Amino acid sequence: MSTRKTQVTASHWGPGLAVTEGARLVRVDPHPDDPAPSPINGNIASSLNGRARVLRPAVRAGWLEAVMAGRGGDPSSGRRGRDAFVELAWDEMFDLLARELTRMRATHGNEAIFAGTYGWSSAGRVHHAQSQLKRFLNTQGGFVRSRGNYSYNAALVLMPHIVGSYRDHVVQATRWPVIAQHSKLVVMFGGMAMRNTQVSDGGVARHRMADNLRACAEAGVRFVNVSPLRDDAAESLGAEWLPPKPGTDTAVMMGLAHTLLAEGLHDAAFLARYTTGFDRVAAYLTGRADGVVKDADWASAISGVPADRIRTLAREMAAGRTMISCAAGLQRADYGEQPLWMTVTLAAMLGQIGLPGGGYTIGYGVNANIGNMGRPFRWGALGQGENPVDAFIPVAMVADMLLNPGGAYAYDGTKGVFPDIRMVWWAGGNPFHHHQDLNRLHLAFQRPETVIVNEINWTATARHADIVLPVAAPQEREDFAGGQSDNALVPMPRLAAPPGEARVEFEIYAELARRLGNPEAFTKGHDTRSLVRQIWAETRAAAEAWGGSLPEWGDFIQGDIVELPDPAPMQVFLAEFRADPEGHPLPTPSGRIELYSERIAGFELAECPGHASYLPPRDVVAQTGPLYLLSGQPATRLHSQFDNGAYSVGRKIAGREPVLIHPEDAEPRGIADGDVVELSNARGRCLAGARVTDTIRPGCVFLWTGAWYDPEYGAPQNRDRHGNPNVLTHDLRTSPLSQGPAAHSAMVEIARFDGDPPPVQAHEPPPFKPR
Ligand SMILES: Nc1nc2c(c(=O)[nH]1)N[C@H]1C(S)=C(S)[C@@H](COP(=O)(O)OP(=O)(O)OC[C@H]3O[C@@H](n4cnc5c(=O)[nH]c(N)nc54)[C@H](O)[C@@H]3O)O[C@H]1N2
Ligand SMILES: Nc1nc2c(c(=O)[nH]1)N[C@H]1C(S)=C(S)[C@@H](COP(=O)(O)OP(=O)(O)OC[C@H]3O[C@@H](n4cnc5c(=O)[nH]c(N)nc54)[C@H](O)[C@@H]3O)O[C@H]1N2
Ligand SMILES: [Mo]
Repeated sequence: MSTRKTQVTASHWGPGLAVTEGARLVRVDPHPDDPAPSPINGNIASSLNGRARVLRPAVRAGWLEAVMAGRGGDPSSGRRGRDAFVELAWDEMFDLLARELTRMRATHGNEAIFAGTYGWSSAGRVHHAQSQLKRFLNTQGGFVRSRGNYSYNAALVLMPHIVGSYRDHVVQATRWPVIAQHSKLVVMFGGMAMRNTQVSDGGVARHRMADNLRACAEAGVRFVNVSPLRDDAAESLGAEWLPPKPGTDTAVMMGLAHTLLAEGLHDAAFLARYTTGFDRVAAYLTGRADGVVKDADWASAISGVPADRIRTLAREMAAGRTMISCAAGLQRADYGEQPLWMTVTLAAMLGQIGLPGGGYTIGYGVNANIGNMGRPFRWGALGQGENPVDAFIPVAMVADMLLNPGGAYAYDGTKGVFPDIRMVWWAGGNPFHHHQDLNRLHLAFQRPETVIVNEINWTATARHADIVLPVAAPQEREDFAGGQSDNALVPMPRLAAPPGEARVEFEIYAELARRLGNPEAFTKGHDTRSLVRQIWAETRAAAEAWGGSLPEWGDFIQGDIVELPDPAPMQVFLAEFRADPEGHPLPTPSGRIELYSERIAGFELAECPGHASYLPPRDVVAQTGPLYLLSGQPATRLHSQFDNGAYSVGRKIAGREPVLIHPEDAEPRGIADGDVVELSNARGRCLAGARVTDTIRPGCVFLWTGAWYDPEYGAPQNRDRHGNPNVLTHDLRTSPLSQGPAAHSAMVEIARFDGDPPPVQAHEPPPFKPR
């Protein structure tokens, strides 16, 4: 009889108590110290024990044929994504991998290897999939990398020009207890979706957001939710709901700004002392610059928010301490730099930046910790070494890169040229989840000679690979979690044995490095066991340097969460700059907040002029469909991870991802709650399950991201059967300034799907062939 055991474990969505029986994970229960545990834990055991696990090393049949026939991989394949796989023994796989990597380097050089490998991987300081792959490739001559992220790319590039690094914005965000104490009003553009606060990069020991928001409401702070989704504000806030048309927040903020200016409610002294370029903004708002007055009526016509309410709200914002919050998601849209710049501009006009409870934040609600907690010191992490290759691409240009080798592009005032990529290696990310316009990405993925993917499950990305390496999941290896913005370290003991032939990635690279002749460069003499202890020892040393202490590894890994003090519980963003702008200048060219940026104006980009500007979304201009498609983060999982887990599957409709639609849009289309529907536009189409609800603005539909892409090849536009919004989104970027993804700017049509809907196959393994 196997023994039942309970141990602490961790993921990006928080800690849990794992129940195991022998070498098998049974379930993950809530951790008793977590005030708001995430139900996403309910996906782990069912997915890890599910049918979609990658069990053995596998190669794509068409690629194997090409290689056996002596061709260099399988460029211009056409079969990637729909081919059968042949399973191999590890020994043969290592030989094949070593040969292929050696061939690639000899024929095309390391600049032909793309290991941008964007993605969230899993929590755990040691076995972070991207870091492992990069550490390995850095010992093999390097690779082309990617820069930025899908989360807040426009902010990463824009903010340093106008205020300072975006990462500092996040780390130094004003804390919620300060808001409870000082703010009268919080205006939330894009809301503050509680579902998103389940997650924090690297982990979160306690989910504090709900309690902190409740304290604000109890203290009498008023909240306004400017978002197409009513549920983007926690119920406890009793928030007023002002739903705008998507992509029009910049206009709403301009209507507010114009009202402040017209009524003399702006803080001229603040603008003069702390900012540059307000005269240019004023000329734009009043219409002196371009003949268009950006008043509340103008903003109302564009956004659908009543003009009177824009005027009265501006007055309320000026009358007391007001926090302006801009959700990160607003920048994941056409010209996504603009709502960010206009947030800063509006806050500067109110003159409360740097005061407790005033000013602005970009990213409240983007994760569990922003505004709630900070990290006292840097945790130990796996070293990646140095990359001998300099070349990079902006992260969301992956399809462009594969389709246009040698093509030129603009990025942050510079010009780049796409490398000629022959090998793609992905570990810890799912581009067939995260990238836009998946039909185009499918074509782009046919181009390389060889695609390698390390995966836990048979995701669409694994199916698009030539070589698939089965890897151990975080619950199947020893590690520890420490969130990027958390105050706690959480043990991650090995809970279960990896199924089939799945292996810990460090051991895969170590063996491959051995066959390539230089194992020491990668392992530095470590095996997995000693590596984990080494990185824990580095974390302990960092704790001592900071003035604290941590337990020995043996005690820690068998024990519970270790919590450390919050480094800045009453922090106020930009307080030092406000107190002493000369002594603490901002890292911008002027040292001040740049409401007009000479530098950005000098880039001469129509899509991102020298000050915040309203530009209508491209799909709206092109009228590609009657309904706005929003595609935010799912409540029931982290992106696409463990989508075949019980909690995620249990909330699908007829096996498909739910799409929210307002009764006014559903009724004329004959759509009832629970129906299978088809969403479509010129780029693609997918099936989904209708959820008819008045919590969404009429004219908008909302389809969660993360349903595993399930194309039916041969159906119209290779229709996705499961409900992945990225078959509908375009992969044009925000602007040539930041080249960020712009997923939220898509228009679609929706119809009831009559007849027998094709069964969803995404959670099944691909077809296999004997050798
Ligand atoms: N339409 C639309 N698209 C979006 C967004 C949107 O709002 N709308 N949001 C974007 C955003 S903000 C983001 S951050 C991205 C997220 O995109 P991703 O980060 O790519 O999504 P994940 O599903 O987290 O992918 C992680 C993958 O790594 C695998 N994995 C986990 N642990 C390990 C490991 O230890 N080793 C290996 N080899 N693999 C592992 C998981 O199985 C999973 O397939 O999506 C973006 N895409
Ligand atoms: N449960 C869960 N939590 C997560 C994640 C997850 O996958 N699952 N992913 C994490 C990651 S990587 C990230 S980056 C963050 C993302 O966090 P955010 O970027 O804040 O999240 P989104 O869901 O993309 O967008 C937030 C809301 O913005 C609204 N919105 C969209 N377009 C517009 C618009 O034009 N105007 C206005 N006013 N509102 C608009 C939508 O209604 C949406 O609900 O979430 C993190 N948290
Ligand atoms: Mo993200």
